[in-house]
Amino acid sequence: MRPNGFARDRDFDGTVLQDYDFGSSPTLHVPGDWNTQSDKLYYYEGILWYRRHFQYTLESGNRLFIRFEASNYETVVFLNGKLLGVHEGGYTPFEYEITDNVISGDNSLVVRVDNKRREDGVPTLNTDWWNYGGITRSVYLVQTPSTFIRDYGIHVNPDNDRLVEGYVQLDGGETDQTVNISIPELKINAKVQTDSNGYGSFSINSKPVLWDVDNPKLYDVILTSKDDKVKDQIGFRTIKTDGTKILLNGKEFFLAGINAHEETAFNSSRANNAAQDAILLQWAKDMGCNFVRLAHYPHNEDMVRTAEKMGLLIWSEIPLYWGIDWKNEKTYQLAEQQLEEMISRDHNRCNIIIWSIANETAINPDRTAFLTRLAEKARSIDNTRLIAAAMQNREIEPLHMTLTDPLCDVLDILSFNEYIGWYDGPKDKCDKVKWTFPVDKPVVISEFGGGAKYGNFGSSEHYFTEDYLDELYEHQFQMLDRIPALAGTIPWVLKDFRSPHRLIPGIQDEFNRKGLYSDQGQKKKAFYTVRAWNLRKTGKAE
Ligand code: GCB
Repeated sequence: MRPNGFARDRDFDGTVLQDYDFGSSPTLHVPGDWNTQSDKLYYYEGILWYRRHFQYTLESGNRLFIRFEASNYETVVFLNGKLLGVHEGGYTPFEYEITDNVISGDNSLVVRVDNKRREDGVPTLNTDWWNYGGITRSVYLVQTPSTFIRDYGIHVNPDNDRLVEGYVQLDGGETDQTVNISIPELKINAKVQTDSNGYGSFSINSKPVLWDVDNPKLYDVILTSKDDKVKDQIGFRTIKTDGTKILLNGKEFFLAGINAHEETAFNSSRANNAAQDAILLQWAKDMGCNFVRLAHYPHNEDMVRTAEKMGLLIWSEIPLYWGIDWKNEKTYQLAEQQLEEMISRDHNRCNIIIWSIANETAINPDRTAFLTRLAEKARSIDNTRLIAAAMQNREIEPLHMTLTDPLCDVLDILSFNEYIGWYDGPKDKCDKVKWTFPVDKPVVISEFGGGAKYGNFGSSEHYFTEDYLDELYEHQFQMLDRIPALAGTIPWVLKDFRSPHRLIPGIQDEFNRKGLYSDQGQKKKAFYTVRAWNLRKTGKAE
């Protein structure tokens, strides 16, 4: 950094030579992407500096943290002139302790955000979504006692839903404590003794009503340590596979899914709050879905929590997308860091049933070693969920489709993106192909579909018409009905979304038009075909 650079945090008063003035510079709303807040920033990829003054008085003996829910892509944080740290990755939370840096009175926070894409990044240079830059999610201060409850996990045992188990983790000097765990509705009131690392675990016999999509039951949970108290709402469920079946709470379950980007309805900016999220999730429910794949990166926490209350299951994914730098250990570490941040934030959300480690990555030994290592890491942190990736199908001989990916042996489900009738032949190719699979695991189509501009009717032989898209889905569903191992379908995608790759004037206008809703929320004809399929597959057909 230049000695009189932005990190010095100056206003220009005429007496010291410098080339910026924080005091009179334009402002941006936080949380929010910068692209949709200013025409000048719409295509911008690079560095922006933020500054924010705040008044604070820290209660003596307490600790203070600053938490960023997400900022895309690299974030450098300074408080009162001191560097707090650098975070890489645009979709997961991070925090710094500022107990010793905060001043009683006026504080100045300076943040440098750079959304330039990087070859060794996660994601890397090429993505089919808008690279929204900036502090896209909330930033806040968290004051805690000197020893506080940093983390806890509460769930039912994956093999026995009559056993509520978990752990608590304290942070601070007084590690040896008795922590009380209370779930009043279940009459659970247990004491957990923490060890010299502040860790304690528990296992309690109980009979919780299990969370499911028709009855998304959540229980109030209260954890109380000597000086701290945390409240949450937690649901209980089991998820497993048995051969080609997915079992939710021990019963065979069909995932009637939809893919969604974290992009707002109507004005297509980064979504970052419960009200915006709820519109998207309700659109999914209106289409008969019980499951949402949050593509292609962890969405804001409210997205997951709102879905949990609405009875929607979730697939949550890290942005390992397309051509990652597989040989690079730094890139591996970055992927693992984002995986850990994703799981650490959401491991108590029972509606998340799948952690996905990648999307559409071309098969080669370096990539398979990288992803196998990552899958093992995910399992070692969390044994209460399925591990998946969106793979790709192969045509091994004309009209014979299968999976040849060695990851089929590593992952819990056979999930893959297939675009027969769009990138792969005409729509009636669906009628002719046969499918076989290398192992007996549940088959989940993690993407399929095509593009249509809302209101563009014409010939069903013409791409981007609503007629073509609707017939494409009809052919797809007839084909998918012939796959006995089919355990879920996730059409691509809920709504039209911004993408720099989609350039046909008058049709795409920088939007990927594969939405079943337009970006303005209008239902395309294919919406009704997808809805009918979902209702049939979930036994809810009218
Ligand atoms: C895919 C990608 C997704 C794209 C989609 C498309 O396979 O996973 O990110 O947006 O295809 O529309 O081409």
